[in-house]
Amino acid sequence: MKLAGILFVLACAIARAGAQGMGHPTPPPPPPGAKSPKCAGRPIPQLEDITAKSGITFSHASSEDKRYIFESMSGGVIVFDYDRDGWPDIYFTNAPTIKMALDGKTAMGALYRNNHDGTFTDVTAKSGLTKPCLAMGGAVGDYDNDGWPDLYITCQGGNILYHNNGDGTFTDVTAKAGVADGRWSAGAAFGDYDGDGFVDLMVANYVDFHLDDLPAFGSSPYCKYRGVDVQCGPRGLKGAGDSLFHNNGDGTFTDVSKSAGVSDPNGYYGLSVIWADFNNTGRPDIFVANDSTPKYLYKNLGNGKFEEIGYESGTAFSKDGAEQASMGIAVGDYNHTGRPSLYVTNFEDENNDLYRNDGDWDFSEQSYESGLAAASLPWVKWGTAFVDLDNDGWLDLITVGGHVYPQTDKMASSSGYRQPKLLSMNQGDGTFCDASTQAGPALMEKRVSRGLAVADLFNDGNMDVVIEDLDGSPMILRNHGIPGRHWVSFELAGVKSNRLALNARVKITAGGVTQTGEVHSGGSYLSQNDLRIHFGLGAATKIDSVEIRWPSGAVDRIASLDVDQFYSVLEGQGIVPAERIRPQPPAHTNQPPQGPPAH
Ligand SMILES: [Ca+2]
Ligand SMILES: [Ca+2]
Ligand SMILES: [Ca+2]
Repeated sequence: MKLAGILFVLACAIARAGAQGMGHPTPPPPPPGAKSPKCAGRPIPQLEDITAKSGITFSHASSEDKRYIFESMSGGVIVFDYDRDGWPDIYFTNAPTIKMALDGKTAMGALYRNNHDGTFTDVTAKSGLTKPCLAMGGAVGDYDNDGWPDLYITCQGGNILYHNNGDGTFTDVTAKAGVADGRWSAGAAFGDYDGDGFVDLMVANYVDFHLDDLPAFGSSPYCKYRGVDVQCGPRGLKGAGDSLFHNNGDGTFTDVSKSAGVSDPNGYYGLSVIWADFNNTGRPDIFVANDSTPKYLYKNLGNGKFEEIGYESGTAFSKDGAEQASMGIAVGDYNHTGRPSLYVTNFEDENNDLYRNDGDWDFSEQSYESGLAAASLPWVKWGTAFVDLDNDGWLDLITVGGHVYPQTDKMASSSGYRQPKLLSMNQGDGTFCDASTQAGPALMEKRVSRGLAVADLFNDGNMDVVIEDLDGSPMILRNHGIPGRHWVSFELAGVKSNRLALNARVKITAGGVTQTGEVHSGGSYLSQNDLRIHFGLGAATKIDSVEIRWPSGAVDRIASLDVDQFYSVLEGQGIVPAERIRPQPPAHTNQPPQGPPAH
């Protein structure tokens, strides 16, 4: 974006901020005649709600009237193969209501082990993932490179790093690691910004919020929505800065937020964060979705410092200069350019943003041009993912909704508290069609959803969807796929690079089509997708070439692979048997590698 554009955007943002005084910005109107075309003439994959028969009985704690902003924001879901048996497992975060917290009551998250037969078993008690926390979400990374994926949980008032001991148990190592933060943390993501092979940790903090100083319901213009009393915020409340923790390689981290230039001195309301290599240098950059304030794009300068280029890149605002609610993030090469583009979810009457990566740090907002924006306007949108649900080789988009104010059910002008989900199918020409009503009844069931993660839960070649709701039960959507379409999946293991190969990039050519994918920690809304990279291949029956660019800079090239397979790739070795990249469980006589619990 050129200087005149930047000034225009700034002027618009300032004018808009001054023109209203509510907890969320007032969005500009959509362009006249804007539409999201319905999908026609193509099969749509059916997404079946199998939660009732999955054995998952988790339910998120919730208050009826959401008198405090904290009570509207939790509900991240983490999908990761914690026991490394090749089947994705699920962790649901949980947070008590404010009244519960004030009364000293807790709300427990839950870890479910995948039984390989469509069902899951609650293994929370044995796992030790039981430290009380006002949890929001989390991220997965292997901070000690032992091959066992570790879990970071974000909370209000102190985050938790759990070391995976490899025997089904986790140990709270927060105190030794020094990554508690202590503020109200929302999104988190691991990424190795300095290329030393150890993953660092970025944490986005939201509002400066204290249980002993609660903003009173309906008490100011920032605590009204369309004239009705609601919870206060985020506008009108003080924001909180962000944290970057450098991994010292010995189980400890150092807070480098300020020296790296990512501490957010403005105190913008951070929600979600992701590391992605936006300019294909091998060094991961950072994108932070800030609620009701400009979004941050941090370019990794390669010397331990980052340059914030949100305005210049065109990703800070909507095209017409609006600050938006910016809850969830998806990153993907949806248009086969080899460059990762950005999708960001927003509030009621704010369209979701598609920022097309045109290279050289220039992003073009294509929200309306792509056909995505109009269908998203009525809803409050959260978790989202670029995922090829019909295996045609083009990344589709799925997004969940649900309002923050239960009071909207009494407002004629609002879309209501419970909301449906959005499914947008990629048409291969830079545009998407709306299939929300065509994928079975589950997407149209109105819920109050927050987190979303994608994974091939049942190892059948179709990507499934896990959704956590703020009020009540989660939803497991089993994807029945499209018969006859082919696919491939890669699980990567770094040697010189970080062990889970975060930010490794895979380029694949099959049937004359080249696609790229990247391993990502964090993203969506407070959630974590499975780390395996899945590609739909359409009618292609052979893969011509695969190129893997590791964070170390090494490149592995593989020629001619069969389709419809899961492959394990070891840095420098190419395709290897799955056992080669899976760690051995510790002997029972061994102490956990990080020593006894910190508390
Ligand atoms: Ca598993
Ligand atoms: Ca580990
Ligand atoms: Ca597709």
